[in-house]
Amino acid sequence: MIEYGYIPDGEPSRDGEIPARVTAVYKDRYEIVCSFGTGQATLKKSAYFTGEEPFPTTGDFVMINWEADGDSRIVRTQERRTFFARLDPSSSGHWEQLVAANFDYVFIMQSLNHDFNPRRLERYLTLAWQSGAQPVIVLTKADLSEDTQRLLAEASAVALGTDVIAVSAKTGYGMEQLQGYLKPGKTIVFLGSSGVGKSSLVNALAGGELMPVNGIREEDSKGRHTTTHRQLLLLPCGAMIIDTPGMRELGMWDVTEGLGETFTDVEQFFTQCRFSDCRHQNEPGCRVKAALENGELSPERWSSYLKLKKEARYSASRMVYLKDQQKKAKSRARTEKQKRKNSGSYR
Ligand SMILES: Nc1nc2c(ncn2[C@@H]2O[C@H](COP(=O)(O)OP(=O)(O)OP(=O)(O)O)[C@@H](O)[C@H]2O)c(=O)[nH]1
Ligand SMILES: [Mg+2]
Repeated sequence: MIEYGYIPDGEPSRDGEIPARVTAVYKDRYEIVCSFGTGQATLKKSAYFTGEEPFPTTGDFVMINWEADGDSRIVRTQERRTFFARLDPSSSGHWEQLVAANFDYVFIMQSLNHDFNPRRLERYLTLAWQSGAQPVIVLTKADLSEDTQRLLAEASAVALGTDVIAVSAKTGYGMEQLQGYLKPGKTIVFLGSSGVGKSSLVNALAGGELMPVNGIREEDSKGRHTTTHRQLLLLPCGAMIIDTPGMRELGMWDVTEGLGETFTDVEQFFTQCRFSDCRHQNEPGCRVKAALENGELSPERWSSYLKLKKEARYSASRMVYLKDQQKKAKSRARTEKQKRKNSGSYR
């Protein structure tokens, strides 16, 4: 398990429970790897369907009861070091969707030929910083672009403090710049729109076809949503990658810290306004207004910040409500469990 980046979380484990890592999530089945090898697992109902344990996602470390000849049973989700969450589009924006957990780096991928979009980069960066891991911007398909240097500069301008790397999975261009991240025991999650070449990069790094790849649509250069589930893979070099399906929407979810990290250049002005409660609208002595006028801050960057901030505020209020509901469910589950124990019907 050490090979898979496992660090015990210090919680006592019961007899027969061993650690495992979730490598893929299917409807109600989990693909896992543990010291006995790989296998399938299902959840222990009394732990998960009572709201007591958070549902596992790809990359999670879990405790299991191993079954060599059938489904193992997942009994507990270990505390996450990092996780990437977005608003779940299938829930009409009411719930959090956990995309992946326990990774060290987030590769935010856009292709240099069609997909490049600095505003979308800011959105990804905000969620990536919030995850607790380190974001890296990877611009793909350098072999198809004649504008690589200009786009690298444009990406760097919105990605302060983040490495921006251009690569080509086809020609191998720039791939050596990824070596610093591909260390044994480290996990990298690949995020980006469909068709930008996430799976192609996995295969290029693995030196073989681990993930299926598909051509993009000729009419509009959109990807075909080839990857349909999130998959954790161990590369020959010892690093792990979580390949993900291209995401159509990336709704903000609890990003207060992520916004601050992504927009340090914007937020630095706030402390310099004449009034500490300046709303940066029309107040006298507003440093943001001055920065917009003298060109220190671009209007696009400012409006992008305001837009994400507004979305974040909405999700934050949803989240407070949902966390409260979850806490209540958890405490109800505990009381029920105690009651069953006392009445002797608990197994
Ligand atoms: N020319 C060129 N084509 C590439 C490169 N990387 C990927 N492609 C092509 O881009 C298309 C999409 O690649 P995928 O790897 O399937 O993209 P993906 O990001 O995994 O897409 P989803 O799984 O749908 O999210 C394929 O036709 C690849 O051959 C590259 O570096 N250069
Ligand atoms: Mg793919």
